[in-house]
Amino acid sequence: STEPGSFTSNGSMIVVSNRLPFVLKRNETTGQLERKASAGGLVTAVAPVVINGNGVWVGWPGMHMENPNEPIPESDPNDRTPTAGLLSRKVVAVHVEPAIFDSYYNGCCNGTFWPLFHSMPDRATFIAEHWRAYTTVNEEFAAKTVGALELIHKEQEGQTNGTPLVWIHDYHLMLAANWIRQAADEKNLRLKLGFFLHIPFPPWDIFRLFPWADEILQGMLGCDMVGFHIQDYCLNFVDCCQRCLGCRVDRKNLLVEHGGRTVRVRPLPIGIPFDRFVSLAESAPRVMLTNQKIVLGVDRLDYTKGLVHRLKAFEMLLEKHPEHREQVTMLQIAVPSRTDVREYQDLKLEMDQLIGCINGRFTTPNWSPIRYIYGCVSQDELAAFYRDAAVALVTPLRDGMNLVAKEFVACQINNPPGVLIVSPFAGAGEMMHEALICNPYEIDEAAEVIHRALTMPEDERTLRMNHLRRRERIYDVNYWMKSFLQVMGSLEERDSVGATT
Ligand code: GDG
Repeated sequence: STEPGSFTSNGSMIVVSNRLPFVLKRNETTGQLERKASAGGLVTAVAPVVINGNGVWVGWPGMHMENPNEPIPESDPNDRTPTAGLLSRKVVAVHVEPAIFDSYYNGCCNGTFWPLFHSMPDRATFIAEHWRAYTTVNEEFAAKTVGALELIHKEQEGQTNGTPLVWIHDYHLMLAANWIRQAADEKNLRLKLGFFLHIPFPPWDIFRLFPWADEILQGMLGCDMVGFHIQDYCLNFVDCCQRCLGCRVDRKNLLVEHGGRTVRVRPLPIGIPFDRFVSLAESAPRVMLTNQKIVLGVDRLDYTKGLVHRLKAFEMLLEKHPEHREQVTMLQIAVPSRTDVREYQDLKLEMDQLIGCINGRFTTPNWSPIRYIYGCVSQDELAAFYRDAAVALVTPLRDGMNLVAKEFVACQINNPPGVLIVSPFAGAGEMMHEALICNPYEIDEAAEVIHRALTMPEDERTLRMNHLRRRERIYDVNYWMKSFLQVMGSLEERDSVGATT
């Protein structure tokens, strides 16, 4: 079973991520710090394992604090979110000076690694100061993690608990593992180290453009296991280790030798909390009072998501297939993201302009082709959109996995269902074979694929959607969590909630 609570880790788990699973906010009236939960599926799956195993979460608290020693508040008694049981002494907040944090986060993470790892090197900046800040912040995260590890070892003295497991997340923290390993070796602290990258890992000829590429690899190779969404990213990583560092590698078994150790590389495709989306879709009221067929897009406003190409494909559809005019509406939700970074500000303007153009061109007194929400909608509303849409357009130019494609199929409980269109350049496109596959760069063809989706017979829609839903139900986010523990040799199954076998 992959029910949350049906398994745990046999040693305490320390999760290390850029952000904590909640952010801190100061209540303006009381002046007190408060926790604000984040709703992501990852937190739902990972938090119970941390909490049940008496583990720790290390991360940035989402705000700069004047007094870094100010204690983190306990959760609110009414808190029903997955992190409610995370005691504040099990949370380690990493504090970084604002200017350094800006160079690390907006500079190196989102100005360099994000575009580079999505194979868009022309958008990447390579600035030594940003890289120095990245190094500094990673060192700080490593130091805090070692502190947490020492505490766990102290607490467990004389007990026969399993080996503590450190799990580092994402491109913000690619250097931390090696330092954690070195410090743990010096202090004689047992540990297992795992890393998971949520974005693609690029091919060697792109990766090597980064001036300090070797250091990244050395950092990651401090782990026992390095995980990616799909096999292709694993192979790219193995290739880079061989070509940049001269490591001995085994491509078939995805192994890299480094510093006298063998590092395992594994595809671990992330899933979603499938059942949660089904129940949201079951209970959410109808939110769109329209007889129109809805073509839905849901994305962070990010240039990797192919929003501009998508709008042009929709425009082409209206041009080539005028029968869809006044019958079909595109609903695009674009969540504001990284608004401090120039590329994102430019994209915002480009979107505003293009949507204005298309709407100006086709709008009639009774209909506008595009409804555009620049903002965030609630989970209920989102589930209703997913449920009531005729077509979902998930057409990134490049995407590690893409959860929207999975959430859409989970919420497709209406009979007959809608159609998913997915890009082959998203990790999700790799496995969701029954979706319509669409190359977002090919605008004409993309318009034809949308037309095909809008005119697909009901029985074909049902057949495709049934397959897609079956797969995502099995390979949900708990399955992913469990797979990670399994490859780390840390999985402990339970008979029923609360009772260990
Ligand atoms: C990175 C990788 C990988 C979106 N709009 C609203 C909203 N969302 C939620 C969705 C979904 C999430 O945001 C977006 O996840 P994605 O996977 O699509 O994309 P990234 O943010 O780029 O995530 C990606 C992922 O990490 C996990 O490993 O799949 O490839 O880039 O969950 O539901 N949620 C609400 N309102 C919105 O308006 N409530």
